Amino acid sequence: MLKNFYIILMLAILCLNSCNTVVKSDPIVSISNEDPRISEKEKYPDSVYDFLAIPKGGKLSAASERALERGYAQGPEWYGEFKTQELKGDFVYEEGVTRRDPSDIILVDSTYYVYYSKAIGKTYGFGTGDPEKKVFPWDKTEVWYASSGDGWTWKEEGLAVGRGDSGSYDDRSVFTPQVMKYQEKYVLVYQTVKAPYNNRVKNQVGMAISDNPEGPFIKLKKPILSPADDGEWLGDEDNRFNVKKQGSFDSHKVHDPTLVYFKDKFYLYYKGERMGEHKTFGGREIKWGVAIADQLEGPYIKSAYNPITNSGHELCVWPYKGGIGALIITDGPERNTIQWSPDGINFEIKSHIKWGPPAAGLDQSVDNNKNPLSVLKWGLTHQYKSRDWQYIKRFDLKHIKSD
Ligand code: AAL
Repeated sequence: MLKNFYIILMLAILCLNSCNTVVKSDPIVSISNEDPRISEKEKYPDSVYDFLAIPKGGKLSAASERALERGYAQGPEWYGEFKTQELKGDFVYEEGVTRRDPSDIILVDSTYYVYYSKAIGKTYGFGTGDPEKKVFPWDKTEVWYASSGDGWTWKEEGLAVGRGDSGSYDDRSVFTPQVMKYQEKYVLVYQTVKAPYNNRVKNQVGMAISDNPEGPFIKLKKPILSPADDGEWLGDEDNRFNVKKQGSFDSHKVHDPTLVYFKDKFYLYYKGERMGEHKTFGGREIKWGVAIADQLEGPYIKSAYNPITNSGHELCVWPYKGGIGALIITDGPERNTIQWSPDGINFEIKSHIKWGPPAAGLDQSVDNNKNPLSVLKWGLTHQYKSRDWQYIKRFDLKHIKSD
């Protein structure tokens, strides 16, 4: 008797389970024959469908659905195409010398100034057995500066920030500067590396301040930014991909520091590199962060919202209409886009461009609130002649206006 009861109970449970399975796994059949994507048509105004040439009331392909959802119904106000050109004077290509990573350009009494990384000598890479040999083109660099009256012919003026004494945090390389004029001060922020320069070395960010664009620049005693300390290397081999734990997006390197005075605070934007970096469907795993300070000299506190981009390479940001514009190039799924954020943190894509100049330095004297791209009209970039030698070129932007 009891046995029969159990058999009936088991059959009832099985039946209930299978009935549930049918309902769960086949919802479309049980609702209607219509493609559920058609319901998207009610969500947007007619003008959006017209702009995107998507017939209203028709079926939506996945691509059309994305165009609607992601707001592709936008004009070309943020779209432009870049070209690069050779410069004159001391920025003509010179074999044996690397000049790269130009800062923004500042205009002081009708003279333009730019700061950049400069190094002499070939790059040998890692593993030569000689710790004195240059491992990267930006190894053993210092920050130099040049001036120009017209933005085309440049005169190299000399050293702005040199390497520190042996044993200091910046004794190996001082590079990739950015400049900000704040009140009557000229502020440089830049990357620093302490010797020995190996694959696992963690760089930092330094700051130096002057009353004059030509210096002397006085360094702060301590770096203002360091990588996150939450990853863990695996083993002792000098290999940056071997990790027990990856850590934060900036657990290995903090690069390309760029300082912007924004909403009464100092926003220090930077590019992060991660310990044990992976390749993703967008290429290299590179993202930007921001650290914010109340005082120029810090402390700079990393935003809780970091990382604030999911793509990009060298920093390129500018104030625009009460927010911050950004040129995102080279790495990640959103590379080759121009983005804008109302609060300096939450960026949205404003345009997809064909290509953007690497390490772009912008003319800070341009009235950048005229139109979204006025500040990108011209600037400086760098070009690889070879792995050993890079030099500084000019870029210009052709703004493609709507008819
Ligand atoms: C650049 C920048 C940083 C890196 C190196 C020099 O493109 O991202 O500056 O350290 O390459």
